[in-house]
Amino acid sequence: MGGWTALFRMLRRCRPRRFTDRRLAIFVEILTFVLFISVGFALGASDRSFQEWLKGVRREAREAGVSEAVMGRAFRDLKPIPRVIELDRSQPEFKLTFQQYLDRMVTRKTVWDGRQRYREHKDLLNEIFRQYGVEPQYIVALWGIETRYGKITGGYPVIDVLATLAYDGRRSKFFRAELIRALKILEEGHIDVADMDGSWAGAMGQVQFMPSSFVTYAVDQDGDGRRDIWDNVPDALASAANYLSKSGWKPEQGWGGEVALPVGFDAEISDKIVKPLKEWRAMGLSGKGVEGDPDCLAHLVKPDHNSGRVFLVYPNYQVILKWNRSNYFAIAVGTLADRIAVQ
Ligand SMILES: [Ca+2]
Repeated sequence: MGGWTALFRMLRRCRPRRFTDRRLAIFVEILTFVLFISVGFALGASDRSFQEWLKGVRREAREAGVSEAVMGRAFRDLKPIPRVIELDRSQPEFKLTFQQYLDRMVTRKTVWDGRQRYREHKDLLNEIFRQYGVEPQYIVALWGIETRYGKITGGYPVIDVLATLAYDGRRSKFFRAELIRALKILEEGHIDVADMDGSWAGAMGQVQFMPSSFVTYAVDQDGDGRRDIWDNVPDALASAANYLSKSGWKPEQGWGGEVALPVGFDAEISDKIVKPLKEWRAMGLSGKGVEGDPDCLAHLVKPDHNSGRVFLVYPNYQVILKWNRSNYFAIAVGTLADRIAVQ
């Protein structure tokens, strides 16, 4: 009730201080009271409907095997986060061009840090390569692009974020299913609710897995019984490798590279045209993109119309797109990986 009284006092303070007309003073008093009641009602109603909604989530989670103890901890201080809705609604004021995006993601520092991490975790990365067939530089590059090698993981409480987005109408079905999975992850004891942080959209830990990706791809690399993609580097990196491997990664094929088009090359650049590298080469394309296995199937990608840069990409590129459906992202991962690999 303390909050209500403070709100009432605040509203009273907002009225004009001096009135010559007593009737006007009474009118303002009544208006203040009505405003107080309506604001209070709106806040109370939205809180009540959230609590009602949460009851339904609890029922569903219980049926999925989540205990009351885990839900008690997860929902103890649960409140929707307005900032998350704001971020979900906000349209970037301008879209980055491909070159601007690449310049942000692949910098001297990200390359240098990536090489450092590669050296630091060489044994682990080699073990992961033997086990999952994904070369170290791609794992390190994904780690770098997603969270700057574990430094920027988002810092939002995942349960609150998912509940906010699930309660909100825009993509409620998707986020509600992710929320139930996140509760299951807590139930299985992989992480404590206080340490389960992620992005404002619910992507978790060092390699930014949504709970559904966690369920399918996260692994316990260090064998302590927990799949900890938040604080355990072996678990996080092996989970990323497992994701790529299960999505069809082919070792030693690369991802593609930039190409120069021959003068007068007038073919419409379309990702529907798929040919072996040797045919692209015979058509006069040159550059890193045509240097792979001559029988490897490839297609052209022009990430935007401003930069004029063109890339020839292989099946592994499609695997990176499964992680994040963006040409900017996939080319940045490939480019950073290539730079990291040159030690
Ligand atoms: Ca573990």
